[in-house]
Amino acid sequence: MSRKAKAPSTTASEAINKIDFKEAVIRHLHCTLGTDENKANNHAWWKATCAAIQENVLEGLRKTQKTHYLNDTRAVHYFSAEFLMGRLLSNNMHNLGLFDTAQEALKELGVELTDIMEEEPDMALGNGGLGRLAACFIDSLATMELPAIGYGIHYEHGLFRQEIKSGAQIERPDSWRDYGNPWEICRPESIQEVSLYGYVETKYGENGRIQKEWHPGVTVKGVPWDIPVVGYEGKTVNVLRLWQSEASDYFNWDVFNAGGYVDAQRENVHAETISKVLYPNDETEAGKELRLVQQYFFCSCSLKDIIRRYKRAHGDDWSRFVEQVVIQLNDTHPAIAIPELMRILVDRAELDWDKAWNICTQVFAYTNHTLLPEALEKWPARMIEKILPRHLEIIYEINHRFMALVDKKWPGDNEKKAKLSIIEEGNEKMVRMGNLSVIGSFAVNGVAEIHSHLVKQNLFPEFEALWPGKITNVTNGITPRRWLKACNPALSALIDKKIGNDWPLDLNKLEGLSKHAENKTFQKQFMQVKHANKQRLAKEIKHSLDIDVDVNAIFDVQIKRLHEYKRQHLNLLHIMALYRRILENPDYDMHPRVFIFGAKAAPGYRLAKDIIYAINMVGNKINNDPRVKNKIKVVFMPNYRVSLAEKMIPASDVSEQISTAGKEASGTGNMKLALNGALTIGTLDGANIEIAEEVGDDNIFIFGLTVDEVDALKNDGYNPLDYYYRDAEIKAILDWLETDYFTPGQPGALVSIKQSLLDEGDAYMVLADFRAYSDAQIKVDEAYRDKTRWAKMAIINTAKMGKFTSDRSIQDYVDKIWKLRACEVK
Ligand code: 9GP
Repeated sequence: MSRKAKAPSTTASEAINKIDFKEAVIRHLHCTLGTDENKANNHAWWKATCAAIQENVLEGLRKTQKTHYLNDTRAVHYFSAEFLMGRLLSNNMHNLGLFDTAQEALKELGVELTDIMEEEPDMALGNGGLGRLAACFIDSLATMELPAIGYGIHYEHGLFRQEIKSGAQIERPDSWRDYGNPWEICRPESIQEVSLYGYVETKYGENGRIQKEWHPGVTVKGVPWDIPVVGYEGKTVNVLRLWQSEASDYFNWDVFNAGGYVDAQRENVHAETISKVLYPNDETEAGKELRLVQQYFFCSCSLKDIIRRYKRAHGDDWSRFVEQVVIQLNDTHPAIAIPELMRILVDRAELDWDKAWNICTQVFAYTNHTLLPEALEKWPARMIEKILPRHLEIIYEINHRFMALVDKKWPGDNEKKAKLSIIEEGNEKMVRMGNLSVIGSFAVNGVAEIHSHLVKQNLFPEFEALWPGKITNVTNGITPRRWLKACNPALSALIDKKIGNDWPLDLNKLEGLSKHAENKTFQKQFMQVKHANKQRLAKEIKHSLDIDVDVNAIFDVQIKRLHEYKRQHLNLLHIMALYRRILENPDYDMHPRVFIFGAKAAPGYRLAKDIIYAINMVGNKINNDPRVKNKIKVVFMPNYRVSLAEKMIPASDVSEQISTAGKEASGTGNMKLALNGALTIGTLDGANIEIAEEVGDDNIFIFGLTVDEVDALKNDGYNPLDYYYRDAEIKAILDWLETDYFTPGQPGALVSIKQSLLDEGDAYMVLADFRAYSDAQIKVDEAYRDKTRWAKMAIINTAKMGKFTSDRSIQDYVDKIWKLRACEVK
């Protein structure tokens, strides 16, 4: 599975020593930035350091590209609308084995590396788990020396920056490249043209063959920006290629000269809007249309780029295309690539339909990341017709032929046809991108065992019956290079000392820690590292929120997007219950706890924003109530993002993974936290189930309804009022939300949460799970008071995370789906 290797310090760092590095940084200060050591501020030092590192990165990139070209390698092309890369300096230095060299060199120049690292804006080109997974995967692909390219969108603005004003979320634009991004390289030589709108003309060729010609209404340019992706040890450097939209003719001089100053700019503005923002609000028609245009834009550019590269080696001979190219569709966002490839093959390359379809269905594979109906994309057929008229024709043709196949299997079964069809009939004809993805791919996978099972059983049962074996599972993973080695240097150093330093490439090696789990000295060292990390986070909390937290308290962390199914409000209700218990009994016995949240809510998701507001208002009341005697603190860290996660995860004691069973496809934060020695309190959902299998029931706090129990309760007619009237504590807490106790002068400001749970039916069964959750929290409290027991459990969690390296996920993709071979770069 994982490649065995030496410590990275023997690779790139051999070639570059401290003196070289200092010289390179100074050279970049002078020659790249036009400043000098005396004038340079932290930002300039950061840029010069990046430039010095980038020299090594580009050397690796050049060698990798040459090697792949000479070996004519098969490659995976990872199509994803999101890549949540975070910061790159620390990661690249670690992967090149240059971290220590750089740190010492900069120290000698009077510069603190950790300070200048703070200058780097996060590349937040994603919303959450799906985008971060893509980033972990491309790290693993490079590390495992697999030929791969990530393809996505070069958004000008990534995910919004979250500010909290008087307790409420305010969205501000994110400008990750305002002052230039030192890692990216523009490649104007590989610009692609993308067509949109217009109409289709039907023609008859000489041999009577019908030909379709699309006369587009608009053409825009796709400009590629390459971000090098450095594998651990720095041998293979792959590329993440992100497309930026520009107007085809940069400026219409004729119009301008004729006095139409504004008109001359209009086309530019329209074209540039395509890559302006990550997932614009899709509640309006224009927003939806823009999102579809974005998806098509990056898929079309990427396919043309792949074909250009293929033709360089194979000319017009398409027979080897499927040997060379595999495309992974990260969710349905890139599904429009399927009809686009068909269009290119049938209309442009003039292949006959069957041949083209044969190619298509050997090239694409699709990953499903959610069962939530609202996240399963459907586009109105008339919208596709307007933007991509030829593609709609192709989709109809794919569907027509597929329906014939369904009819063969289940003659006359119209119900089956209705379920399997790409087209959903109704008031408005819709195109189901999920069905299109399954039909156009040779493999489909879910992202955790339970999720893949539910994909087969509930989401696509008819496809499972039609093509048994096509739907498979690849459990998600995380890169241990970023999520342990780089973000938790003290724990990494301790692990290195105990079991050697090859675990970043072979995470199963962590198993070696198990035998030390009961060793008192090791327990002490392990918990000392945790303590120091908690001190660092406490400082950060003080700095950003002016809240004092006790580092001896339990740091209980819930970090993820805000969504009802993730149930941050279950956590909040429990906090309120604890508060109430303390008010009723000042001697209420509990170990002090700091509840720490990090979460962004979608701008248009009202209840999610109300939950953020409630956490802040309840927190504010509790934090300032002397009767609590600091037994509880509530901290909402604003602007949760990758770089903040890197600080919070190493400092966590408890990991909250409390989604309604069956709703969280996998989760990956659960893996990161457990890897860093946090204990999970969680439901049997997503990858929690596999984490529990690995760490054992004694080392995790599982509670709540299972998937089957959730279904059964729903079928029996779940009534949240039963819980409200039967459980006095639940009733008291919910009624509390209606008063102005937490929102002085604003009674009812928090009532929407109560309404969602009582009047609107509690879709995510918060009340049904409340008591079990509260009981599990009592067990957490007891366990933490036993220092030895807790330390042992924490060590075992770290030790048992081998399965969750993204290298294992990638190896599963390689074996089950991609059939790729590593290509060593010398
Ligand atoms: O919600 C899932 C999350 O559970 C999973 O870990 C992640 C990566 O597979 O994908 C998320 N899904 C989405 O973001 C949207 O489908």
